[in-house]
This record gives sequence, C-alpha cells and structure tokens, in this order.
Amino acid sequence: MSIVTKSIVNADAEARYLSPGELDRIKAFVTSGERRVRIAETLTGARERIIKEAGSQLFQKRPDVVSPGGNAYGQEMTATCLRDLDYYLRLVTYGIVAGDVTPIEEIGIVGAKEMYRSLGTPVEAVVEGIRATKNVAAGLLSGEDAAEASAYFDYVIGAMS
Ligand SMILES: CCC1=C(C)/C(=C/C2=NC(=C\c3[nH]c(/C=C4\NC(=O)[C@H](C)[C@H]4CC)c(C)c3CCC(=O)O)/C(CCC(=O)O)=C2C)NC1=O
Repeated sequence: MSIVTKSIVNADAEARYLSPGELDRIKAFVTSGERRVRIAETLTGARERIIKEAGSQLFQKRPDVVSPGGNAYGQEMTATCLRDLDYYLRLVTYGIVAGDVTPIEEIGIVGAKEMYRSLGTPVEAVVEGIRATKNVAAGLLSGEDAAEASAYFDYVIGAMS
C-alpha cells in the first residue's frame, strides 16, 4: 500500500477528512515521486550487476555457505541464494516507489526467518548478503538517493536480524 492509499483507508475508517499531518506526508510523497522513480529505475537497470557483485562480496565474507555442507553449496543452491538477494532488491524497489515498507514486509518479511530456519539457511548470512546488496546499490546512487534507498535496505536488515 502506498502512503496515499494507507492514509485514505485510515481516514475513511473514521469517516473523516485527511488530517493536516496526513496531507503533509502525502505532499512529501508526491514531491519526492520523481526522485523515487529515478532511484527504482537505476536499481532495476543495474540489478544483474548489483546481485553479482553483492554475491561475490557475501561469498568472500562467508565462504562457509558455498563450501561443502554449506546451505548455498553447489551451482543450483548458489543460484537460489543469488535469486533470494535479487528478490530482496526487487522488494526494495517496490518500497522505494510506494514510499512505504508495507509491500516489503508483506511479501518478504512475514514468516521469512521461520522459513529460512526450516531450510537450514543461516539467516545472519542472508542479512550479510542484503547488507552487501545495499552497499553495492548505494554506490550506484548519489548521496541523497543513496540514503533514500539505504533506508529500505535497513528496514529489511533490521526486520531479519
Ligand atoms: C519474494 C519473497 C520470497 C523470498 C524471500 C523467498 C525465499 C526462499 N528462499 C528459498 C530457498 C533458498 N534460499 C537460499 C539462500 C541462501 N542460502 C545461503 O546459505 C545464503 C546465505 C543465502 C543467499 C543469500 C538457498 C540456498 C535456498 C535453497 C535451500 C534448499 O533448497 O535447501 C525458498 C524455498 C523454496 C525455493 O527453493 O525456492 C524460499 C521460499 N521466496 C519468495 O517468494
């Protein structure tokens, strides 16, 4: 849900007009729209590069996950691991466009830790991978844009830690 939809749902539940605070937040959302779309375009266009680089940083830091007995050992499992990083990058672009973490939360956070536990995937290594994705992504953006994108990665990192 975007902040616009969310504000309307909340206001209508109380049969009231949007409050000055809600209108202020909507104004900030609308004003930052072009910038947020631009960030999402950059990250979407560079997704393959970002995931490749983030993956190699992760496997350098955590060689155990791609070693025999590791959860991402073998070509197929390594590809699945990189796919998961790509999933989180995709969800971050949703969040940036929506101006809201709710899509990230609903699609990628609820139940995720339990799922990884049941798969024997070390969650802290997933978090390490998301941190690497964040750093590579931020490196492709200018200061303010990097900060905006980083906030959504930080949400994922915080929720998964
Ligand atoms: C869009 C929301 C969404 C998410 C987040 C998602 C994650 C997700 N990751 C999975 C598996 C997996 N995830 C990993 C990931 C890793 N292993 C490691 O050691 C690394 C630390 C890490 C990569 C960073 C691996 C290796 C598997 C396969 C595990 C297995 O089959 O034993 C699975 C099990 C089913 C499958 O193999 O596809 C799911 C559902 N699926 C979704 O639809």
